[in-house]
Formats: sequence, C-alpha cells, structure tokens
Amino acid sequence: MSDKNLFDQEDYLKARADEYIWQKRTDANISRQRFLQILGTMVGGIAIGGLAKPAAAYSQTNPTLKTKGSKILKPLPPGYISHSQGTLEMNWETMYGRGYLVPNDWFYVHNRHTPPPFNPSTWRLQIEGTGVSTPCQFTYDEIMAMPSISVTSAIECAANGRRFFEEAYNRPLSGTRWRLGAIGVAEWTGVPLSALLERAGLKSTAKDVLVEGADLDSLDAKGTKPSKFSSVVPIAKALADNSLIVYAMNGEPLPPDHGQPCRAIFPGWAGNANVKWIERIEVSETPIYTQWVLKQMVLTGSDYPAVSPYEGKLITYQNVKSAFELAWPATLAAGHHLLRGRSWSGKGKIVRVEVSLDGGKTWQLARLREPNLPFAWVRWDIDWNPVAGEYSLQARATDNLGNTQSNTVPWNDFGLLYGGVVTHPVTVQG
Ligand SMILES: Nc1nc2c(c(=O)[nH]1)N[C@H]1C(S)=C(S)[C@@H](COP(=O)(O)O)O[C@H]1N2
Ligand SMILES: [Mo]
Repeated sequence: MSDKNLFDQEDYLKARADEYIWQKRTDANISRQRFLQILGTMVGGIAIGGLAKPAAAYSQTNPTLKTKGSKILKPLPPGYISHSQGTLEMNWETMYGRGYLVPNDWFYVHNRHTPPPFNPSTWRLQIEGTGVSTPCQFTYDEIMAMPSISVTSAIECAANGRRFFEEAYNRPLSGTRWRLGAIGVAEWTGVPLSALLERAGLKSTAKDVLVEGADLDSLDAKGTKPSKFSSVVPIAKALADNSLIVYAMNGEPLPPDHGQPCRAIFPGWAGNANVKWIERIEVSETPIYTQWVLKQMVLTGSDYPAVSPYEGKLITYQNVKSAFELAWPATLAAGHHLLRGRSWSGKGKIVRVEVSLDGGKTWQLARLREPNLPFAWVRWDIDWNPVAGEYSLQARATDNLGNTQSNTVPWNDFGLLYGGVVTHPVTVQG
C-alpha cells in the first residue's frame, strides 16, 4: 500500500464520515423526542408506583444470564467476559467492523455495588463546600431542564490491560484481570459541570472538586471509616467545556449500570473519575485528599517514588493503547483478511498507528478511518494475506503530543495504566 493511499483518501474519508453519521442516528443517537418518550414512561411509572422501576425492569430482562450475586443489572450479551460480580469486559471480537460508538448493552462495567435504586421525585444533587458562596441542590427535573450538550468520549478503567503486567513480569496482581476491554466510547448528554457550579456561586478561590456517588467505596476493610465512592478533580478540569454531569448515554437515559440518574464525565481521565449515581459535589478552597486518591489512584513501585502526601505518583489522564477487533486468542482461515482495530489516548488524538504482523520485526502504517475524535478513539484497518501458521500481531499508536507505546513498561503494584505494545496471538488455519 502506498503512502498516497494512506494520506490522500478523500473519498474513503467521506464514505466513513457518512457511515458514522448513519451509525449515530440508528444505533446510538435516537431522537430527542424518543429519549423524552422513554424517560416519560419511566418517570410516570415511578411517580404512580413510588418504586424504582427501571432497575427492576433491567434485572428481569434476561434472568437466566445473571450470575448469582451479580452486581450488574443489564443482560449479558453473548461472548462477554465476566471477571467478578461487578465487572464485565467488552469483547473486542464483537466490535469487529462496527460503528464508532459502543452500544449501551455492550459497554464494559466496573461496579463496586449493585446500582442503587433511583427515584426521580426524591433524588437530589447537593452542591456545597467552602468553594461556593450559595450551596444549593438540584432535582432531576431541574437538571433536565437546563441547556444540554453532548460529548463523545471514552471511559476507560485505569486498570485496563492489567493482565499484561502479570504476563510481562510473570508476577500475579490482585484486582480485575482485564485484558484490553475495559474501555468504551459513547455519546454522553448532560449539563456542563461549570453551569451547576456557577449556580452555586462558584468562588474564584475554589481549588478542588469532589464528586460523590451513592455507594460505598472499598476501603472500609482497612479499618478506615467507610466513605462514599468519590473522585477529586482540580477546578481547572471541573470547568473544562467537556466536563459534564450527564443523564443520557447514546441517546437513552443513563442505564442503571452506567450511573442512573446522573454521572460525571471527565474526558481523558482514568475511569474512576467518572463517578456514577452521584448525589453530592463538594467544592473546596483547599486541596481535597481522600483515602481513595492518596492510596489507590497512584502508581507505586520502585520506579515510582511517592510524591507526598500521595503514596505514589498520582494518576490523572489515561495513556495510549491499541487493540485488535479479534477474539483472544484468535483463529482465522488462511487467505485475505481486513484486520481491524482501535487506538486511543487520554491526552489527545491518535495521529499514527503502526501494525506488525510478525511479532515486532517489521511494521507498516494502518489506514485510519474517520471520525478520529480526541478523548475517544480511532478505528484503523490493514490488509493481511496469511498462510497457515502461528502469528503474533502487534499495534503501536502515537498521539498528537507524541505519546506512544513502548515494548516494555515499568511495573507498578496495582497494575494500572498498562501502556505497552500488546502481542495478540493468532492461529491461521490452512
Ligand atoms: N459510584 C461509583 N462510580 C464509579 C464506580 C463505582 O464503583 N461506583 N466505578 C468507577 C470505575 S473504577 C470505572 S472504571 C468506571 C466504569 O464505568 P462504566 O461501568 O460505566 O463502564 O466507573 C467509575 N465510577
Ligand atoms: Mo475501574
């Protein structure tokens, strides 16, 4: 394939852009009217019955697929990878050749608890703290009535790829053994966090913002006082145009597993920053140090000296990764294949993807497809004509800031932010 094909491909890009728009309309961004219709049934049902019906309806959709004690309410699509009661990994093989967005039912889940019931007539979002002059609270209807915006963004667990640390260092880790499926891209709709903070009289001296969910975090075992799951972002991130409090995902009301009624979206930041089932926001004039942030959101190990008061190096933005849209391990027939994959960066937009079909000996540029949005991902593909044999496929992406993927990455004790090149095993049968 020549450079010309790679970089001068107007028609190709146009076709892809059209496909994207079509995809958004059909399987994702259903009309605003339809959204309100769904919500209307939902809220009406609750108002009459006084019960949190949406969650119940979800859990009954496909009871046979629910594992005992599961903390996930949505039905499990075929081929999904379950690691524990509260985790569900996206299956890359099912994404082969699909549109830009991950459908809600296929989106990975990382739940510490079963989604709490939601009652729109009693739910409130509290905004308080020393960084606001007029603490206030919002009802669900009030948030729904504010001007909304939509942002297409990835959410990715900071531990995505953890299993590759274990394999590279031949050393076990605790926590979910994700491969690369703890990521998804969706279109999120809601209100800018800045609009809510301004209504609460945001002070110019505000420094940190804590967003808190309705569920408890998992630190109580250490004897610390149990606290609600939360995350902290600096005021600059909280006020970014694309930092939102969202109530819709791909044009549907936020599903219980993904944070109903409202969750935070901080594009580019590690998954846990995107707190679900939110109930309280605290704005502070002094830095907020939670146990979670000090002890868990850090890289620790001999390569990462602690930066006091944190117990390691604080995690903020996600790094660069790539995945093939293939089963793990994959078995393919000999002959022509259009290999596809996706690459992403928490810090910007992917500008180059190289693929190796021989375990890293030689590399070629993959064809990037539109759209290619920052804080989301880019789809790419490459032609392959293998004969029977065992293959090690690799992909290496680079973002617009020059961040890329190296062959080896330093160890950290929680197995967070794996950013190395991953070797995907493929058997080709004759
Ligand atoms: N309240 C609350 N918010 C939460 C979590 C949680 O357990 N409770 N998990 C976090 C983590 S670790 C991740 S990776 C993302 C996962 O979002 P998803 O389940 O919608 O994919 O949600 C984050 N928000
Ligand atoms: Mo996570």
